[in-house]
Amino acid sequence: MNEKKQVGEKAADFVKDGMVVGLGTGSTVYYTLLKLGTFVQQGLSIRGIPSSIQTEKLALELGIPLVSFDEIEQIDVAIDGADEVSSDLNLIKGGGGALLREKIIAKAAKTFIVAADSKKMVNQLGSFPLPVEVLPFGVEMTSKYIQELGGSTKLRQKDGIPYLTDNGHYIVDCSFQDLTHPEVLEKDLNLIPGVIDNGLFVGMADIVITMNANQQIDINLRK
Ligand code: DER
Repeated sequence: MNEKKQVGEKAADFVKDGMVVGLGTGSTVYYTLLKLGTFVQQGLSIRGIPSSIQTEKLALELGIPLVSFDEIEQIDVAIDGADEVSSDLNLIKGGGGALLREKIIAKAAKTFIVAADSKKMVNQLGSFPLPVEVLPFGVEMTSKYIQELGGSTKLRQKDGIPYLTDNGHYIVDCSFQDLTHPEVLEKDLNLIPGVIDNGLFVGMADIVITMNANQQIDINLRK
């Protein structure tokens, strides 16, 4: 069976009546949203905060009520996907271009749950190029400073022009040879003028739901 569907649907089981739910972005959390839509039709009362325009549209289609931050105290649970998950549950995110709002939502959540198929699970982060959200102004200089940190940079394109995030920024995809200290790199990148944020989510995931080698659901808790 489809691993993304299994882990995505399992994540929906962590959502309880009355919760404010951070809604992630991507093809795994797509299944979480479908399940939550069914639960809402069956009477579950939740309020969602979407991490992208794409997720906002899907949630509205599914009848999931949406709120914005000025209407809530905090998020009870946020559910999202990831591009890579390390053995200590650090993440690379941003493959879907939604990392900035995803990180704001994940930070605001009492519990941050990641649903990831087994291919995302790695010993060490870095095979997936690290997405970095940058201001379009001066992107050439910002990229140079990222290169000085050891990353080779590639401006993300869509239909032959630079990809624009929901926030009107660019994404630079960065390949680092050495990502043994993601907690250091996450901070160093964000000190560069022009970097808005990056796809390293260090120490943020509380629970990671994945599939093990026996095709069973694995629930991993951050130590
Ligand atoms: O952009 C992101 O971080 C998304 O969560 C995304 O990369 C997850 O990927 P998926 O489509 O494989 O779930």
